[in-house]
Amino acid sequence: MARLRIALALAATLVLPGVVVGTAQAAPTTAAALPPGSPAAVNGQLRVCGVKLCNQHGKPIQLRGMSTHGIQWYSQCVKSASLDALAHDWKADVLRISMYIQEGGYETNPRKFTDLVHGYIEEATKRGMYALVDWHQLNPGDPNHNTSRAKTFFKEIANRHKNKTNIIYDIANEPNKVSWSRVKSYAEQVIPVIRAEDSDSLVLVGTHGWSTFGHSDGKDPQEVVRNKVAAQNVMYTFHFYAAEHGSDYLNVLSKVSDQVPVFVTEFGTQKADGDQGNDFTQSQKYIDLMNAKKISWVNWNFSDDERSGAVFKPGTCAGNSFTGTGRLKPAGVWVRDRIRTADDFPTS
Ligand code: IDC
Repeated sequence: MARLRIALALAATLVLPGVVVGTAQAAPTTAAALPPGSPAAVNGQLRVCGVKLCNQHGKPIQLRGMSTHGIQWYSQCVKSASLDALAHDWKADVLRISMYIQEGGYETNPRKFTDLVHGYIEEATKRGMYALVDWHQLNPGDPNHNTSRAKTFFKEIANRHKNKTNIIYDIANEPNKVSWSRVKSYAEQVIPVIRAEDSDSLVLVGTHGWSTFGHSDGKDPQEVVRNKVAAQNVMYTFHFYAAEHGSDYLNVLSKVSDQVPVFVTEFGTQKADGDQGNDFTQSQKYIDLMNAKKISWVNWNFSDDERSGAVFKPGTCAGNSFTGTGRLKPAGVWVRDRIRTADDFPTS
């Protein structure tokens, strides 16, 4: 009750038109900005508990949601009508904001892309979703190429949003052609910058071999398990594309998720190019495993790109019709159903 009164008093002083602004003195809450009953309001501040993700009541939960496409290409798909559909029709718990660094992304205009991300975090918050901020490094694969950029970006993002309970930081999308020790070293430079601003939010760390714990590179996934990142409240990411990544990848996910906390921040029902035919049979095996173990997942991608992995038919984002299945490709129909499945969020 006392907490509620403080939250309401703070909300009254902090709410500006459409934006919740934290101050240096503000107690860590912006809970009033989250719609009551929404996934982020019900679950609150997330914490790693053993190898699981737990909500504010200390109970293991699974979050499900969608990733944007690269926001340098498909920001037109991230607008009021599409986000309303994602939150209320798809009933997503999490929006992954995919900000590429290269390929016309952050490095070309840090101010513009940082501001875009700030805006999307507010939009996710208004709709009661977790905002997963994805530092989408990809090529070059060594995240150390972008360390100073990452520090600048995450310092500002964490400073602005530290009082929110619905922010998740992913510091490296898919390290590749790089050793685990180099990724770990990068993580141990960037995480303290985030922690200096925001001491308690969840941080996700990509793994080598395009976030497969090295498996795509023929490395032993136990390397990560034996040599964990020196930080608290951290999860490791695993990615798969079901039409290409069969039972060996599934077995890796199954094994490592019993050993360290794992978050599937990206997967597709196609091949790794995000295109061609869907393998819904293999995809369902992953879904079943992730449900059974309460592994949170995010699907690629919430756009109208022509590839099969983009959920909307080309041209959809020019309009304002995003609800239902009429505008969806087969992968979209399939994954919407799996996101809409009732959540199991303990409330005490
Ligand atoms: C793809 C995009 C495509 C882009 C390419 C290279 O769909 O438009 O040209 O990246 O940037 C990943 C990556 C993700 C990929 C996706 C599908 O995280 O950036 O998107 N994928 O190929 N890992 C495995 C697959």
